[in-house]
Amino acid sequence: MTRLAVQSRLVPGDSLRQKYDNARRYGFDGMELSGPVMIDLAREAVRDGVPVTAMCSGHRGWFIDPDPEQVRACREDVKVLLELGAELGAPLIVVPIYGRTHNLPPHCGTGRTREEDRALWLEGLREVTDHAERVGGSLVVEAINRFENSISVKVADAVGFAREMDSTQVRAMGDVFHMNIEEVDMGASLEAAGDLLGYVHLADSQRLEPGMGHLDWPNVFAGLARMGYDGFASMECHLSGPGEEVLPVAVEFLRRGMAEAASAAGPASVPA
Ligand code: LER
Ligand code: MN
Repeated sequence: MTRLAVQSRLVPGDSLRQKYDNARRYGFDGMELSGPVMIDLAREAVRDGVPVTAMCSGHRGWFIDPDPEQVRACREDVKVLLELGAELGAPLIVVPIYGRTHNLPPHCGTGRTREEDRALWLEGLREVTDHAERVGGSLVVEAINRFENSISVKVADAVGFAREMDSTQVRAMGDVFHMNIEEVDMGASLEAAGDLLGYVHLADSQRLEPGMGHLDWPNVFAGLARMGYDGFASMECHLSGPGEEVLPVAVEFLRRGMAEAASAAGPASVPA
């Protein structure tokens, strides 16, 4: 059965330890680190022994940043995060860039062509994959919608990049907020990723917490149930109210939907 997590920035608490304890009390199985500066958050988690499901970007720069200096800073930080991730047993979520795309007017791009961006992304991904293999860290490549980047857009793109790295340390992930924009059938896209699906992000259609919009949740849950996905799916969203009130409701909504999908998918998917 899919395990549920929530991003740390959404959970009340003065420290990661307090946030983790609250997340568990609300009904989550785990907590993902989110927010800058990720290196500081990951060091705190290592120091305090806080279990972590993944680290969501939070490094300097981007793999295809318009500024070459920031590309260098990105690769440097990602390598440090892979080392910390090896200690935490948690993958680092990566995207080529956030907030720059060829699908909007030219000033919204990176200053390079799509082909140049793709080549730079693959060069960086190869460099950090080699580092992940050396230090025992791992990466998940995320697909984010066409208005946020134009390289890793559909889950199949992310799966293709993971496949190209040909490494046990690299997998792909889907974020249902982005998938709701880009995929024909969200459940089928997740299922098609097969063993390379390493993580999932959850939010409703307008990016509030699950249960607050019109996303086709039965379709998502059915895809995860059909493939017997037992990794983490983590809430990355905005909240409609105080965390201590809305997070327990959202996790209950997700568990109910997943249980219904599991019984509809047949005995193999129903937990013992
Ligand atoms: C950004 O929209 C997003 O979904 C993040 O997970 C990217 O790291
Ligand atoms: Mn995401």
